[in-house]
Amino acid sequence: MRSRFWILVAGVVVAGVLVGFFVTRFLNPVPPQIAATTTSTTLQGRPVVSFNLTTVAAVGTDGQGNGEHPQWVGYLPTTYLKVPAGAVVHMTIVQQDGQTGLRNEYFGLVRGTINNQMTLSGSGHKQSEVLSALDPSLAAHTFTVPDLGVSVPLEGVASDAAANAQEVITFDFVVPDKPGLFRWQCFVPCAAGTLYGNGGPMQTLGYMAGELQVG
Ligand SMILES: [Cu+2]
Repeated sequence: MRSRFWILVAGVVVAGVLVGFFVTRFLNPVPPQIAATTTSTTLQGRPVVSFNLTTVAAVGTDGQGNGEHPQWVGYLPTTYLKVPAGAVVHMTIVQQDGQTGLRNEYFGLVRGTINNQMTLSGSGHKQSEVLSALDPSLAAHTFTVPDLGVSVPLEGVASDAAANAQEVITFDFVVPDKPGLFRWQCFVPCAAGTLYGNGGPMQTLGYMAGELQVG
């Protein structure tokens, strides 16, 4: 009798563990995350790590969501980013999308990066420029982490630019010394065909919103 009781207990425990796995892993799948690339440089005594992201008008079938929304605007390869605590993030964003323009012109300012600056080069520039603001009407997207006070407007490709034209934006920002999870997003209402441009990819993690995991 006793052994049957313990077999029952063990069965209940195993079932509980399986249900737990189902709820946490199957119902809440962990999205593929990319880790920052480590570099051999330091800045302000902190290790420098880097990311290379590309913004595209349509993510295609190889992008986010396994081809669920190939026509949606988004950041590639993903918006789930992981950074070591206390690092300086050297970000390079290759911007291939057109100019939509900001509704809130405040986000035309470069904020929270080192020296509140970005470096802009690419098809629309003969030489690279260091800027603290962008004409709000030229923005295609922003890279904004509200809780870190970081926001950078990303210049869009001009409508009369040559095919395959792109702009390249680089900037550096410091992440906190303590581990944490920070939401980031674009503040240009860039989701064409949705209500006020703020639907679909603008409100879906993996496209125009993401998570910055520190630590
Ligand atoms: Cu956007």
